[in-house]
Amino acid sequence: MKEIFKNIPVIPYEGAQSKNPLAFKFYDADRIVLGKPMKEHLPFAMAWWHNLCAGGTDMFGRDTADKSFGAEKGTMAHAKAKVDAGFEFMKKLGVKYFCFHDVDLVPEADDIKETNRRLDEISDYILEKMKGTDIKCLWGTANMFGNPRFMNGAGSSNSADVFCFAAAQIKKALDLTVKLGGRGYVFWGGREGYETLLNTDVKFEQENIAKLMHLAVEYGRSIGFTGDFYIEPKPKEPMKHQYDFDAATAIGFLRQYGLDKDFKMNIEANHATLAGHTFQHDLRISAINGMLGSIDANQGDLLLGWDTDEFPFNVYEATMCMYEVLKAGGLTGGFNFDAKTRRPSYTLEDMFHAYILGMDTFALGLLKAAALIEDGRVDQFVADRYASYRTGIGAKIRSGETTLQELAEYAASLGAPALPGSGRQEYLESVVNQILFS
Ligand code: XUL
Ligand code: CO
Repeated sequence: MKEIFKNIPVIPYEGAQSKNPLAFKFYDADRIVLGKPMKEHLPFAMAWWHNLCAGGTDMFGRDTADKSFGAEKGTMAHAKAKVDAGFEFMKKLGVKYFCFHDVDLVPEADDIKETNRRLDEISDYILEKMKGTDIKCLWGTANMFGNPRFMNGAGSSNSADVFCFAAAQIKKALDLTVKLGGRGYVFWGGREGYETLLNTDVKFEQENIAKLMHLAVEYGRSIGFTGDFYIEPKPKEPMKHQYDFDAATAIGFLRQYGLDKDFKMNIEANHATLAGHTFQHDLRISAINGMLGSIDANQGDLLLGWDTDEFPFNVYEATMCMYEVLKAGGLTGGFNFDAKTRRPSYTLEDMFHAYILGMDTFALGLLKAAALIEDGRVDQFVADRYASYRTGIGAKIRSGETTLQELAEYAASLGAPALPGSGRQEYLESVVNQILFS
């Protein structure tokens, strides 16, 4: 097999003092953290679309990066060259999972029957490549937003024919996910949303999205898919109003339509911040509802305000993310780098720098989150902050053994209300800094 990433070795771990750009400084796969090797805490995944397909095109200019990998674009030879490149890339970095949309894998034909034939061919090729490696699929999905037919969404489309095309793509993407041993299947809303209520029946559209998800679950289970389905919330872009605004909205939707047993959240950092939340907030909301499934590991740019899909370098954010993940007992999914190199970082080598950055950032986040938990001051503070509910009237509130009447009488007996105790935010922030930088 021809080497595609020439001059790039298998990326070693060299430690924090290393100045070798093609080495990990913090990601030490076998290092034990809280009783488990780093690689098990951090099942990293390569996003097929950004890494192997996207060339840096934006609305002002064409590709800067050449992702032809020596083949003619738009051909099956190119689809196979991407598989070759992807597997060489993952092996060199020690990345064990990949995520894909159907149309990332092959060029889409006009007729869906031909697209599906191409998908069969490429998935056979991927299966061959997987043999003898421990690389697996993390999750699959169907791209139901790129083709013009999905201009009004997929499940939410006003057209029943478009709904059927969405169903056909989901069916095939589920077949592929099962064939490639995927742990999960993702629904990112894509264009499931609306621009104006002047032409939109929101209730009707939401019912239809739920119907499509139920049909997907029914079919997935019938072909032996035992993994989780995920909703990946996002508040806007491409639609003005996206139905899966954030974790709380998506969880409410799943409960309303009886989908909560089969679905969890795939939380993307950049989507959470677009919703006006921190990444940590949406992780916490998912976790407390038992629905923290998987993570799209990237970061946005608060100065820009759109989905910039940057490789994560913010160690504070990664630490808070890993703090949530550790406290939730880990993920059933993994950490998918839904991220792209910046347009001027157009060389093949930059793809490696990007993954080294992302993997090192999350390794650091893991180490610092473990230290935060072992230190215990933050957790202890939070526990103590609610101490008034452990005994007396507080304990009665928690156990439901009181009435509004009794609480009113109790309050009257207190006279002037007491202050609730300092939140000590600045002290706690300095504890975090101490752990981050010592
Ligand atoms: C879009 C996005 C998608 C999903 C998969 O913002 O994040 O790439 O992760 O469809
Ligand atoms: Co994503």
